[in-house]
Amino acid sequence: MKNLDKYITNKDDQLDFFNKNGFFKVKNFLSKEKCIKIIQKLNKIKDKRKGKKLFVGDKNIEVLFNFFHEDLSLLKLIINPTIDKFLKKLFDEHYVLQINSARNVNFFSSNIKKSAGYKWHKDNRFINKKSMNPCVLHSIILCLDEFNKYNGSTEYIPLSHKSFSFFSRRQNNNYSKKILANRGDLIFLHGNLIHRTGKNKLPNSTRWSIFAFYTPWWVKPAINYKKYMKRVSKKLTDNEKKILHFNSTPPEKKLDINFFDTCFSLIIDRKQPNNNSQARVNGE
Ligand SMILES: O=C(O)CCC(=O)C(=O)O
Repeated sequence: MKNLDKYITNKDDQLDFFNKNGFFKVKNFLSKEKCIKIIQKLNKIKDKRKGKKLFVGDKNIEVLFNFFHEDLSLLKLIINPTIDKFLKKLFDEHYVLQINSARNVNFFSSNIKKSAGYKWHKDNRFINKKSMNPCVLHSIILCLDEFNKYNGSTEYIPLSHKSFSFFSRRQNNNYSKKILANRGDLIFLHGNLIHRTGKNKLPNSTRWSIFAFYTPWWVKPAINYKKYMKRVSKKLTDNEKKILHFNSTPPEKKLDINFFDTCFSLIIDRKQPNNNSQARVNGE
């Protein structure tokens, strides 16, 4: 992938800010017009999925997992040079996509909450209730609507990403803050930060956003992207394939010793994964 990013510096200042505060904001990543067009596309995808009785979240929080399935151009929202450059700093070049969704928080007067994300949580992974250190998951939020004080912007507990011990689902709301951002801002969120979806108290408003989670290549993804994207695999770039696990999916049928060779290469960084190594992974 050509390095077309103009937002991430070659210095460590942005990374230091991220590690200190638990998030880092890239301002004006998308234009307002582009955000509006994307929201229109997402609404169409939502209606299509509703029509087919597929999962679209609930009335409070609308959730479209893998929203790019109907429109491949939307994949660029979560796989692009800016995100790539920052994630390579956080992990290494072998990072992959874990799960993703477009999320809208609607104004809704009842307190019924069902969709994932409304309870205090960390996105990091856990062993025996302790979060993994170093953190093995970081995310991005692409704000397609403004995130303001009233429309359900993401809430967080400041500096909670510094602790890796057991954390409670019940947090003192007096200590919480809101992530405020303009329409079009891109936020890198530390996976160990305690956060949750806010409540939208603004009638007739929405809070559309894109969330995507990334991990090292050896963390199991939420779905088998290689199978899921088979239909369009010829249209994907090598980098998109790498991020969608094409180079690191375990073999399905036979035990191929080359798979372990490939994995080992990634661990000790002897060579880059490529399509040939995937062929060996699959025993082809
Ligand atoms: O919608 C939000 O503000 C938070 C979403 C979230 O925390 C998640 O998807 O894990």
